[in-house]
Amino acid sequence: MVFNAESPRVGTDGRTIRHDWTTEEVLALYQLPFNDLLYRAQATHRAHFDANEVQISTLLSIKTGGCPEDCAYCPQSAHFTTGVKSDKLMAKESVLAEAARARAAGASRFCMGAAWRAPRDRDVEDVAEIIRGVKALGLETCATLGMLTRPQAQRLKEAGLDYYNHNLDTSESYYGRIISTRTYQDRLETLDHVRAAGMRVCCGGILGMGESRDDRAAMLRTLANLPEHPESVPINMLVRVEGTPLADAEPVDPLEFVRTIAVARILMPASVVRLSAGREAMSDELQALCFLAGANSIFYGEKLLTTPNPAMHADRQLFDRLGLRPMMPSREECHAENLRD
Ligand code: SAM
Ligand code: DTB
Ligand code: SF4
Repeated sequence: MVFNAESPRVGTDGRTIRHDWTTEEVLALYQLPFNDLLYRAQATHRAHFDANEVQISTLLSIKTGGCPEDCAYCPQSAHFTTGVKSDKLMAKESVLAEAARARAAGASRFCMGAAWRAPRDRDVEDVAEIIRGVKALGLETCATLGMLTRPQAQRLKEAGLDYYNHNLDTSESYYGRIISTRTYQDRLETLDHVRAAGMRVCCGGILGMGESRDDRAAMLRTLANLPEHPESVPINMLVRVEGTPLADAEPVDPLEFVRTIAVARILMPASVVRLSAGREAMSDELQALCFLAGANSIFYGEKLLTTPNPAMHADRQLFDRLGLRPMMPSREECHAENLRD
């Protein structure tokens, strides 16, 4: 199908939530003149969000390194020598101290990452205890722990976990080039369990792993055609880490990155799109373009999981320069409800 801005299937009001995007439609969006694409993304954004509000999350690696998976981008895989040292799960008190710091710095959500392929049931119990503590601090909670069974997802939900992050990372056809220790289907199954347990889904991907535009479009199409759109869609720019197979990957064209944000915004109009890893290597101007394209969330704090993120004062300055304000959790709640229309 040739994309036509008048096509009723496309929903020019920017409000329609669709789950039947075709590959041709997604690619046609990518191929729009840049100004037309950004105009459309911004109009869609404004139909669902306050365009000057950005959701703020802070990340903490609660269990670092030594992961049995071979994700070619990841400094925490035990298959590569990256200098990341392997640690066991952090003590609850230490995690709560970090969560309190994040809250004091202005984060509304605390995201805990663990370098597991799949947690054991007793790991889930330990994390559940931590989640109860973080919730009690008044923060929204997010965790990313690898593959889950359905009962494990239910246990986390009962403990008060609001979001589960589990990225598809790239297209199904490119996945095998990046990871050999699990399948795309494994990923989709965990997402299914998370949904069935009633948690919100945070799911996105990485650009700059040598994938083609077709792969980027296919990944976004898969996300947008899930039975429910992920409430949160992180778009990461690969952080190239020495020792990983992707350490020398060709950087992606920054304008292609902005296009990807814009297409994500148009396909998933009511989802929060996160400008995730990779901001450390981006200019303020590039980040501003990402916000214009519809990104409305960032990770805030000096560290992602194991790699650096911009200094907090630099982000505060950027927000001031752009007139951006932190999004209140109550407003996210309302957007998440819109997704169920
Ligand atoms: N082990 C769990 C998993 O794989 O789902 C959770 C932690 S894992 C580090 C979470 C996500 O971080 C990955 O899915 C990937 O999207 C992102 N990530 C990891 N290394 C990255 C890198 N070097 N650059 C950008 N994103 C990265
Ligand atoms: C996501 O999409 N990106 C975050 C979070 N979800 C867990 C992780 C980025 C990790 C970047 C590499 C590192 O710091 O280890
Ligand atoms: Fe392990 Fe997650 Fe890193 Fe893959 S991305 S190696 S599963 S920590």
